[in-house]
Parts: sequence; structure tokens; C-alpha cells
Amino acid sequence: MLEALALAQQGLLRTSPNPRVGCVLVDTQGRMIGRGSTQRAGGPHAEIMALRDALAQGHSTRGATAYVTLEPCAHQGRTGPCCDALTEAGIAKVVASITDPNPRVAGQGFARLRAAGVQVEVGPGAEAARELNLGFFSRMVRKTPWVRMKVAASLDGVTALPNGASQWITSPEARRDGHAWRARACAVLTGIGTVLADDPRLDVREVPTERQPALVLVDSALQVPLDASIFIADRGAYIFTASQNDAKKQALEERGVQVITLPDAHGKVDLAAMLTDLALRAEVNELHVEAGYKLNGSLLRAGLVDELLVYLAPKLLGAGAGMAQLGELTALAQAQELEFKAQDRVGPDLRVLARIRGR
Ligand code: AOF
Ligand code: ZN
Repeated sequence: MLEALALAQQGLLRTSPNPRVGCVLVDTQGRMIGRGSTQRAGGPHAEIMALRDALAQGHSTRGATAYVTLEPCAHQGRTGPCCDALTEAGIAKVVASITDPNPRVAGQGFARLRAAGVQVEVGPGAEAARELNLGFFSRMVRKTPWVRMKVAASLDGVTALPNGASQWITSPEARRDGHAWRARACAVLTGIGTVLADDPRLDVREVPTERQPALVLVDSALQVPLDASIFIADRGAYIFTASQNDAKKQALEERGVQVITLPDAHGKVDLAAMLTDLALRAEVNELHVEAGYKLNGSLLRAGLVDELLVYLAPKLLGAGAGMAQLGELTALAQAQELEFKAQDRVGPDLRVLARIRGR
């Protein structure tokens, strides 16, 4: 199963919006005879790749055991049902890490395998399989993406100087690492403040990738310039607005951008509704947020953030914007509690992954 999990990990930048799944086939003598990893969405699932691998090497799969990091699918989606392929290949036993939360599968894969006389065991590697696919689980179960907020700050928590200067607080190594986290996400979210101030591209440039995450912009008043650098060919772009400016909307849509009007009671974008919409409309599993302290604050205050990816540079900047505008607390007990999940050095900087308590 560890080998299957390693194969699943290989799909990190590739499979979205499908989950990252790995599969290993072991024959009756205990030899690994096939390995597979989920391909791009619409392509073969891990089980099919493993069966093909075994076949290509001339191995018989009769009586073999399949170790797979997710319940084999039972439905006809973009591809055919994996459990039928396993059964037809004569697989005697399936060991799966975890049930597929997709309502089209959820337990039916196991039921179908058992009905065909295949022995089924569930559980080994469940924690790792879920962690690798927390975006997919979030979209399937909560109907909203997993929201990861990336921040680059000085050790004293400053993300921009009082005059707005913010490029670059952290090192080139940290920026490259940040691109790798962008690359694994289905979409990158930013706000109009950041676009007007920095005119960023917010694409993946510093690490090789087969696909670019979509771009999502929160722009209540539809202020985005039509020649902004975020408009890059061949990537999905979604703008959420509270504006009814139909001429601007049309001009943006002519550039291939989807403009979605979702106002809240205060004339701002309804952020919770936006996330639900992104899960449904764009199948966003992991949403990578790179925004300024205002939008960061709004997302955090609304309880919409699941984890923070914070790069801390070994420098002090003294004054300036923090990572999120949260409003003034009057008691320490009001603090937003987090839990450190990982801490690593990236070049000269520190990378901290902190998860909101209870997520
Ligand atoms: C598997 N093995 O490697 C993966 C699975 O549209 P399709 O046919 O590609 O189906 C997508 C669904 O299949 C996806 O939502 C999830 O439930 C499951 N993913 N299943 O048996 C795999 N990636
Ligand atoms: Zn499948």
C-alpha cells in the first residue's frame, strides 16, 4: 500500500479534478506485477494503468491482489468502471485505503466487487489517502473546495510595507515552492486590490506542470483592466462580482472569462456562495488563495479558510500590513486557533503549514 500511495502522489499535479490514486497488483507469490497512477481527467484510472502495466510485462493477473488507495469506481464516467475491469482480469482480492466519497461511487464499488466474488478489505493507508485528496473529499462531502491561503511575510508578520512595497519579502526558493503549491491546486484566487496594485499573472512558471490552475478573481465593482496580466490564454478564468455593469461584463466574457454576479447584503461578493459555485461550476478541489490582507481577512472571518501556507523570511520589517485584516480582539480567547501541520526550511525561509482547528 505504501507503494500504491507513492504512485498516487505522482498524480499530484495531473489528475484534478479527479482524485490522486495509486494501484499495485501483487500475484499469488507476492510479487508486484503491475503499477498504476491516475492519469489526467478523462484518462485511465490507476487500476486500469496497473492492469495494463501487468499485461505489458506479460504477467497474468488471475488470482492477484489489487492494492488501491481509493475504492475502485463502479460508475460510467469519462471512463468505464474500474471494478468491472478488475473482476474481468481475475483479481481475487482488493485492498483499498478508503471509500470514494463521490456519491456516484460511495460503497457501490465495494458492493459490486463483493457481488462478483472478489474479497474486499478497507482501511490500510486511509489517513494518507485522504490527506492527499483533501480537496476532492471537501468538494464531494462539503460541496465546497479545500481553501489554502498562501502568505509571504517577514518574521514579524509584515506582508507589505506602509507604502505598499511587497516584492519580494521571501526568497526565490520560497517563490518556487509557492509555485509548486499553486500547481497542485485546481484554481488560484485573488482580489481586485492585488490585481490593481501588483498586476500579477498568478500562473505556474517556476515548476514544470502539464496544466495551469484556473484563475478566480473577486472584483465587487468590476474594476479589472481588460489588459490585466491575469488574462492568460488557455486557462479558465472566473470573476465574481456584485456589479451589474453589463458592458464590462460582456467585454470580459468576449475574452473567455466567466463573470458571475453573486452579491451579498452589503454589495460585496458573497464569498461562501462563491466557493459553492466554484465546486459546482468548475469542479475546484483545492483552492489556492494569494490575496491581500483585506480579502484574506474576509475569508478568514467568514470561516472559509481551511489552512494557511505561510513563508516567513528571516527579516524584520517593523510596520505595514499583516497577513489578514481580522478586526480588533478584546480577549485572547477570541483568537482563531490553528494547528501546526508541518514546518520546513525552504532556502533561507521557514514554511509553516497551519490548519484551522477542527478542519
Ligand atoms: C478509481 N480510480 O484512479 C480514480 C477514481 O470521469 P471518470 O470516469 O474519470 O470518473 C471520475 C471519478 O472516478 C472521480 O470523481 C472519483 O469518484 C473516481 N476516481 N476512481 O477507481 C482512480 N481517480
Ligand atoms: Zn475507476
